[in-house]
Amino acid sequence: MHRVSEVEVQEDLLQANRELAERNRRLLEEKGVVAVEVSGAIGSGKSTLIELAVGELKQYRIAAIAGDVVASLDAERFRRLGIEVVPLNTGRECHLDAHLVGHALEQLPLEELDLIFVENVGNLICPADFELGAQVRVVVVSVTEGDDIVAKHPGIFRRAQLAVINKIDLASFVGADPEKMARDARRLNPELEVLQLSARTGENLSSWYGFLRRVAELKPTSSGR
Ligand SMILES: Nc1nc2c(ncn2[C@@H]2O[C@H](COP(=O)(O)OP(=O)(O)OP(=O)(O)O)[C@@H](O)[C@H]2O)c(=O)[nH]1
Ligand SMILES: [Mg+2]
Repeated sequence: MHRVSEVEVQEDLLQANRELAERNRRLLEEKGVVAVEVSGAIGSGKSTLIELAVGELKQYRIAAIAGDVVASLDAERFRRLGIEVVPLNTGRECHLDAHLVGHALEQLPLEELDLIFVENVGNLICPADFELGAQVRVVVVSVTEGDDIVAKHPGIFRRAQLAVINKIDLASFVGADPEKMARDARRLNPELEVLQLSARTGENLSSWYGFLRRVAELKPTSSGR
């Protein structure tokens, strides 16, 4: 009996989150902004990939929402790039949720933006269930987590549009096979785009920028801006 009610509470929570996520998505569409949620393993390179993208995609007006359990180290990294940043602390929670992101969106000048990066808390489990309302979901893992990391976390790959397998420069040192990781990701989600790259050496980074340019062009009201 006790277990059943816990499940029900969890379902209510997820349903409430889905409704708020839908509200965030509608707001973004109305304002003509594309939000890119970047989730993934702790330390896999999420912030680095966002920093590089901000440096590369100068033609777009970019802001960031930076989720961290405590402190605002990632937010400070993004702020140093001269973009508008909203830090979000989740406290004991291992993921952002649509309610928090909704408040962050209120603090951004949406009409003046093209792209918003939303860096989720480093984790491959919790963010899978909590939609934020971002139109694009990216999941980042790196070879240093071991090449079975993708197969072990199917949920988050099933709900993403892009998987980045980062740190391929380290693959031979840690004995990981990035091809296997890419195969696992494609098996879990045949629609998924999968990139193998190194944010450190720059190998194949152009494909990351290419993906972002394509999604930025999907802006709902891009004409006349
Ligand atoms: N060798 C190597 N190191 C990388 C690469 N990409 C990122 N790093 C390093 O990995 C570390 C973690 O990078 P971050 O970008 O902070 O990772 P993150 O996913 O944002 O980390 P959290 O937000 O703490 O979960 C840093 O020291 C980066 O310089 C890569 O392609 N190769
Ligand atoms: Mg980070």
